Amino acid sequence: MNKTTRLRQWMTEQTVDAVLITSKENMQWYSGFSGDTGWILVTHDAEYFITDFRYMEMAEKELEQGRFCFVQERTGGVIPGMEKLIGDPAATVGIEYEKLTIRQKQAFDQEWGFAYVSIDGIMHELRTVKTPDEIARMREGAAIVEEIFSHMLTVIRPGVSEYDLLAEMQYRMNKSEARPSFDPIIAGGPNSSLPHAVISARKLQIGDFLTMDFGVLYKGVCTDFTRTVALGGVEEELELIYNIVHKANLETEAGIRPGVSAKDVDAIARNIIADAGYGAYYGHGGGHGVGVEIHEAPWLSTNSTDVLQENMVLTVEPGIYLPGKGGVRIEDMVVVTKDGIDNFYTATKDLIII
Ligand SMILES: [Mn+2]
Repeated sequence: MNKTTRLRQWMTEQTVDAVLITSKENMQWYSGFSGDTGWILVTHDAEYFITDFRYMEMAEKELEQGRFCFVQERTGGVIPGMEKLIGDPAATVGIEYEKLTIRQKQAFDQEWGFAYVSIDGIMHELRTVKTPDEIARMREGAAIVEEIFSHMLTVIRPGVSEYDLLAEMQYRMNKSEARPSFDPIIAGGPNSSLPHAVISARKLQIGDFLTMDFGVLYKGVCTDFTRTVALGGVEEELELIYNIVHKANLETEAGIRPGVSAKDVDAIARNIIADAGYGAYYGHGGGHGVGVEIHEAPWLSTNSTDVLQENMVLTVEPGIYLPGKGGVRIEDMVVVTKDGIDNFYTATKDLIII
C-alpha cells in the first residue's frame, strides 16, 4: 500500500476531510520534495502541491509525474482558496501540531473556519516502517559513513584537536555529496563522558578514549553511527566499560525481531550494564528510529510503547559514561527483518587502539 493510500485510510477512519503537510521532513517523506517551503494538501480525491515561484521548477522535477496538482502561490501564511480545494469551509483538516508555529495557527484561524486535528501520531506511525527504496538510500548513506570512519582512523593521532577532526569529517561528507544529519559529536578524553559533548579545541592525548557519533543526510534520509576508539593504550576501567558496552550492543541486536516491544529491547542493554555495576552511568535511551529525521519513532526506552515491526529502521546505542574519565558508546543502525536484523554497518566493534 502506498503512502497516499495509507494516509487516506486513516482519514476515512478518523473522518478527516483533508490533510495539510507543511514541514520539510514530512514533505520529503511523503513526496520526495527536498526544498523547505511548500505545502501538500491531501483530500480524498486529489493531492495538491502548493509552493511559490522559487521552488516550482524544483517541485516539477522532483515529484512523481502526474501525481500532484500544482498550485503556485506567493510565500505567505495561508493558501488562498483552500476552502475551494477541499470543497467544504467547515471541513476537518489534519495539521502538524508539533511543527506549526503559533503564528501560523493564528493565521489559519483568521483565514479559515476549519476544525483541526493532529496528524503527528499517524505521520510518525507511517514513517516508522520504511519502503525498500528508503532502505536502499539509507544503505548508500551508511556506506558513506563507513568510508568516512575508515578515513578518520587514518587522521586521528595525539595533538589533533576535536575541531580538526570535525573539519576533516565535514570535508569528507561534502566530497561524498552528503551533509551531516546532525552536528557531529567528536569527544576525546574526559569530554567522551558527555553523551552529547560539544566540539572543543582540546587536543587528543595518549590514553584518551575518543567517541565519534555522526551520520549523513543523503538522498533525503539520515544515518547515525557511533564508535569509540582508544589512543595509544587503554587503562583498565575504560577497557572494562568498553567490553560491557560492546556486550550490551551485541545482545540488544540479537534480541530484535518483529513483535518484540521496544521497551523489552531497551531493557537488554540496561540490565547488562546495571548487572555489571554501571547502571548509574547509563542514562539515555537505548536507540531510536531514523528516517527523514535523525530521531524519530520507534523509541528504545524504559517507557516506550512501540512494538517493533519488519522494515523499521532503528539505532542500538548503549553507553557508559564515567565523569572526568571518559565514556564509551557503540551505535549501529539496523533494519528489522522477518527473523532478526540486518546491520547497515560492518565496521568492527572490537576496541580499536590507534
Ligand atoms: Mn543515535
